[in-house]
Amino acid sequence: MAGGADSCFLGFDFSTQQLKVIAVDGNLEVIVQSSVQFDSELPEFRTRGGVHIHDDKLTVTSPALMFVKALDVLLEKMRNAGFDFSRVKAISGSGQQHGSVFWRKGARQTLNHLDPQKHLHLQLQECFALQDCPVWMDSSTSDQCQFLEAAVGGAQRLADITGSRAYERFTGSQIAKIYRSKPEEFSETEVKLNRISLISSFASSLFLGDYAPIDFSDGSGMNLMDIFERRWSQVCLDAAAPQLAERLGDLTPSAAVLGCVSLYYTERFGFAPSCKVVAFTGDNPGSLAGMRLQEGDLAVSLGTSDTVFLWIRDPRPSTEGHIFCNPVDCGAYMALICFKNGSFPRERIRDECAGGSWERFSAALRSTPMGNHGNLGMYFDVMEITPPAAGVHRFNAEGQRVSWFEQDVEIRALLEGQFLAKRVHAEKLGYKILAGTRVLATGGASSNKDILQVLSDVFNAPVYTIDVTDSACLGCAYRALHALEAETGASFTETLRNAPEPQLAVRPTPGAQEVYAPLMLRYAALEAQLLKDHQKSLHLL
Ligand code: XUL
Repeated sequence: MAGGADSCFLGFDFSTQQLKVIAVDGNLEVIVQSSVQFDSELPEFRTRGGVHIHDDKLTVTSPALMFVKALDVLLEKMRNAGFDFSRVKAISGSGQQHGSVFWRKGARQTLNHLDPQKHLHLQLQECFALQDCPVWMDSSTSDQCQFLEAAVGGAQRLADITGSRAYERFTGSQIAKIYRSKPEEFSETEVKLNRISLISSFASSLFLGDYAPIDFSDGSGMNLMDIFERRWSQVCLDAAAPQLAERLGDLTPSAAVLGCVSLYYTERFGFAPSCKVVAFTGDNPGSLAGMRLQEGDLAVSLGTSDTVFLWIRDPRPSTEGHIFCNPVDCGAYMALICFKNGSFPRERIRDECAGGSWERFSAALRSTPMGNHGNLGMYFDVMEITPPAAGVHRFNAEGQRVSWFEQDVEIRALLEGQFLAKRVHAEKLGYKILAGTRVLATGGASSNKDILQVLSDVFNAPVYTIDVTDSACLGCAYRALHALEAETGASFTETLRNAPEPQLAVRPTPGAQEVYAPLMLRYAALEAQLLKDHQKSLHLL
């Protein structure tokens, strides 16, 4: 074991609404958790939910400097709480996937010579060619997506190379949009250096004091990487922008040790000069590590976005869902489906129908029956990813559209709709619920047992949770530890064999399958109809 109880490993997560950190000791016990909320603790950036939604409602960005200042604040909080940074043997982390940071000419010099007397945000304020980073909630790049698919020979061909058809939020289309709409800012970025980062590699750059490479797993969310060869796909790069290979730098395995923390951290916070920086990755790959997902399990993350992910060996990319390189096993992959309308609609309906109280929200779930008397709803407050549709749609037991539900019915309709969508799309990807299937739940909403009961009933499978709701942070602390052990040839599973196992939270209610099997068919048919109507309305425009 790398270092025993005295040593410690940090996992950071630069997520949509906050920056979080978890420290585990050499015995894999969580010893510290801390966070900085962007909206409330950094109000000067005027974000809502950590982002700025622009007037077109499609463009969504976050200020690059907000992430930097959040790190200043978080490290100071830890120091003020007496955290001993000298114990940290290695750090790693994750970031919201797909978002990009455009470093400006000269930024590398600044990163190389950070002054330990000053805050990071004061030193890095001139370092960004774009102050606002495109993030995963953006859906403004439909034109670029069409162009990219056409350039490589179609949606399926792009999926065969990169693991996904073109998606608006993926970094390739985002870069293409910036190249075409902001040519001046684009040319501001230095050639021959790794100057366009993902949020994850940007965050590791802050610790390394130099541009850090993009890891294979988060790199899979760009529509630019060949996930089988694990290198940039030239045809995809060329379709997005010129000289992209130089602007993106090299790719690296997710378990790579990139170097040691820069002098800034040793002098300002007392980190040991030997403290290693392990490649950062995406938040969903980080969660896969934190939940110690095994083949056959299905993970459901309930956060700002909801995601469903699986560990797979022989991926067959299709035009639905994504295949990413696996962050903890170089020979494996993970499949992922992303739902944009996660915690925001849950919080909105809690406010509108339960007076802002999770207890009343839970009581409504307990007082309504499985299947909600046939009432079904889809709550796409913003343009959804899976399926690509918008608006709130309610249907009664006869399949007729209705404009409202009673409050308790609305609450159950929201959750059943969210979970039916997850099961329908997981099964479309070929996932089968078998006798031994475990559903592992994580994210903020996974601490609510009544929500988990609905999840368990809809999937007709037991739901397990881990103690820590932030599995991405935990997974990255584990990854940091494993990267040091990997030098001895230990696999991630071997390194983690003594970590706490996920615990059974709820079992499905008897009779759940009889209720939800027909509802799944109804849900899938209604969704298909909705998409057809949406396509028709686009043609009429
Ligand atoms: C995954 C995705 C989101 C972000 C959220 O494809 O877009 O889950 O990673 O942080």
